[in-house]
Amino acid sequence: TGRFDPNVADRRWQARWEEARSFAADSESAKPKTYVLEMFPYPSGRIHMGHVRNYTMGDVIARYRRMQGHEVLHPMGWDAFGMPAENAAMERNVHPGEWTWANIATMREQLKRLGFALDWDRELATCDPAYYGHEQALFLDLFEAGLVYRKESEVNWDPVDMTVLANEQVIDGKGWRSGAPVERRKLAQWFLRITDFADELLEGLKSLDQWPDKVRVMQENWIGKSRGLQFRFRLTGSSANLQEVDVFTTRPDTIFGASFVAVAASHPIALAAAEADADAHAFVEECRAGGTSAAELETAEKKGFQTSVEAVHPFNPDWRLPVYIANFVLMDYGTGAIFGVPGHDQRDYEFAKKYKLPIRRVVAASTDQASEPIGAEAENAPGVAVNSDFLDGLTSGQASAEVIRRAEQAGWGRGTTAYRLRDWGVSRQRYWGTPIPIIHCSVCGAVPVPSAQLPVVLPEDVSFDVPGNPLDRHPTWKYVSCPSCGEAATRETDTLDTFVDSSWYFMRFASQPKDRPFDRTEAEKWLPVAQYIGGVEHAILHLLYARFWTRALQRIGRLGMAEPFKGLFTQGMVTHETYRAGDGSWLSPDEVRRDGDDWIHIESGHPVSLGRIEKMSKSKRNTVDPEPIVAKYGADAVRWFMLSDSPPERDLEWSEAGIEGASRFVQRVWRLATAENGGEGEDETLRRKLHRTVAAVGEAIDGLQFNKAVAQLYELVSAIEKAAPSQTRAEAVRTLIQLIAPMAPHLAEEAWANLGEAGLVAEADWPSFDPALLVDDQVTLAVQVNGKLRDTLMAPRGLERAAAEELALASEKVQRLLAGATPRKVIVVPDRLVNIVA
Ligand code: ANZ
Ligand code: ZN
Repeated sequence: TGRFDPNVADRRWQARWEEARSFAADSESAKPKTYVLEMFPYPSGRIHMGHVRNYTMGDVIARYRRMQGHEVLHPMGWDAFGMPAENAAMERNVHPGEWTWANIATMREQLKRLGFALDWDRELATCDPAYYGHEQALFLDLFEAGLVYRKESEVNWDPVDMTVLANEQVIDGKGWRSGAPVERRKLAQWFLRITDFADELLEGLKSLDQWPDKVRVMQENWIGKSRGLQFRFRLTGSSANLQEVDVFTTRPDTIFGASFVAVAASHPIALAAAEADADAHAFVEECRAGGTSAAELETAEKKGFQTSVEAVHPFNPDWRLPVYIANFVLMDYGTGAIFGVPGHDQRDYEFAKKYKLPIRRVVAASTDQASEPIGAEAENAPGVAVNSDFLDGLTSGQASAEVIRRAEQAGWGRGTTAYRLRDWGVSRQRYWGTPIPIIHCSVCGAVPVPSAQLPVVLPEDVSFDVPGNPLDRHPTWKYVSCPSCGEAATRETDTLDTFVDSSWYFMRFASQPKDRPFDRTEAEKWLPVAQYIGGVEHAILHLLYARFWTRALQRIGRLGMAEPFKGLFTQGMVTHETYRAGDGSWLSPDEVRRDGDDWIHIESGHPVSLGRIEKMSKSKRNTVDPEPIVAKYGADAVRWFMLSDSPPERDLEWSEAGIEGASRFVQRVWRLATAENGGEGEDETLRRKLHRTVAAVGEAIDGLQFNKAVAQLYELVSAIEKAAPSQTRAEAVRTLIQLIAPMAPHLAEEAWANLGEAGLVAEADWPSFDPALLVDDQVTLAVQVNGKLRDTLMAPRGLERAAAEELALASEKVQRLLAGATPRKVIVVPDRLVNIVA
């Protein structure tokens, strides 16, 4: 007894769980199986508060399901390949592997210190050949199945560092290290055929009813299915081999509002123009410079170059449209060419303003608004067609259908579907990734590495003193003989995008044979993941790629399911106040102290201005390192605070006051657990409260509303504290310990032992409740005199009419109103109302 000392208790119980192998998942178990997974961390150095919040939530579910009698798989591993390790190598002259494995060791200890119920036997790191070798095997399976191919594609090229840059290394069109304007270059790269699955991936979203709607919408938009019309414009004034241009539109109904046709800078028409004309050539070059990301293209100023060619309007041979090369038309969407309707598309509107092209209205809210001019912005909403010949008066939908019908009949176009989704480019010109297991032979072409030669292991002896890919310049690694003809050949030196590593790690967690990526039967015992938890920043790419990988493996018969994650939850961020010194520099929370309403820089004594509450980040210096906090308050207080203050999908503001409150609560529970609770007799009120809490906490955890569960537990603790010792109170304390076990597991174990219970509470049953005790036994009776509400009274449920009448008449307020008179009539609605007619 005395105070609960987390520094002793935390270690004690962590050791006991490990000894008892409490969290080892047994795939042979007959219990129902539940797979709980949090997105595995990138081993960047240390655990941060975001990790703590994420893993605490998953841990509550895992422990709760285990107590409910499920066999739970709750694994942990490391998303260990990627750029930061190479950056560290360049900056600090350490090998990326050394840096990564050291970080893993630190972070593993930090996670263990928090007491998460993890099956450490299944730990994996994606940078381990024992992991990525299987990834290479899977890649080759997809290659065999025709789902992998190689093609030329544009990359960001840093002309000073002579290296390929990832999109996030291009800042305002410049290389992040060199500061040189980035160029686009063509390189042969590897792709996965995710577009083959575009429709499936879209349709599959409908079945994911345990996913947040916003994530489903984001994925839907990313896949971006558009129905429309693809059709040909005849060209005039062009060379013999370029007599037509194909365009794609989702708004065929606006065809009479066309003011121009525009093609992408790498469209054949643009290339032909560039060959013939120096100015066109310069413009095409200008479009090439700059980053390749869609966001960059979207925000850039709309610019064009008018070619000498004209397009003939499909419904009027006398109507000619100028043909431009435009920087906002993408080569790899639709056909790489469009017709522009400035009145009803904002990009076209800006373009028309700049080049003084007509802006016509062809859609209006109603036909009588046909002559309203278009204002300061394009109107993209549908309506009815106006100023559009035979389409006039039709709704936008009808008009589109009519144009498609006529185009198909006349043979110059057809209704089609376009997807925004592109095939997944997985080539990275980097060292710290999974080597792509292909050998290039001048005779045989691209030859898969034979499976007996897997894994293709990264060479250790590499240097980062010069830019570029160390695999490329390694003296021996890439020189091999062709597996098929035996001639001298070279290895592929590209490595796989790290999103490939995270597209199947949950399968490997479920089953880890040495000789294969996973065993299908074994994996299917656990998959799909019942509850997946992570940040919303992975809502699109990671989840889409993992869904694709699952479907691809299903297609080639490796796995019998289409969707990997049944339930998905995206948690909010951990935020903190920000602090700024007089010179505008950011100060960290431990450099400042509070002085009444002011903040002071501890070292200089100067005043500090309080900034906004923002996501913890290195740039704003408002991070709080979990490790010293855990050392000071213990794991349970930190876990409890992570769950208590905000709904889990919202941001949580870290505060000293909050963690201290959580720590006080831990001691309060400990005092209860060590108090004299037992005594004579029962306590009906406390019993009802207890059963209601058991029901409500279970319901809250089921619904991932951890803050509600916490609020219920606060209430129960207060109720127990107020109750006199009794048999019920002793029972209530015991049940309380079970209920807090998923959230504050060390405290719960210590208390459980203190109560004299045998075994671990982590392995105890989840408490049950009696539904009969949930029903409220008291009702509120409304008492009216002559139809007016005069009083409300508490009464036992099911009170007889006569007794209700008697109770109402006894009310002081009623007696005052009646002033001794006998009521003429009394109307009783049982359990609801008594109306006295005077
Ligand atoms: C004429 C039109 C009129 C259009 C109008 C829109 C509004 P979503 O819905 O995203 O699929 N477009 C087609 N291919 C393009 C490309 N390669 N690069 C840039 N823009 C392209 O967008 C389809 C619309 O985007 C198409 O419909 C086309 O412009 C443009 F009032 O055609 B629309
Ligand atoms: Zn060969």
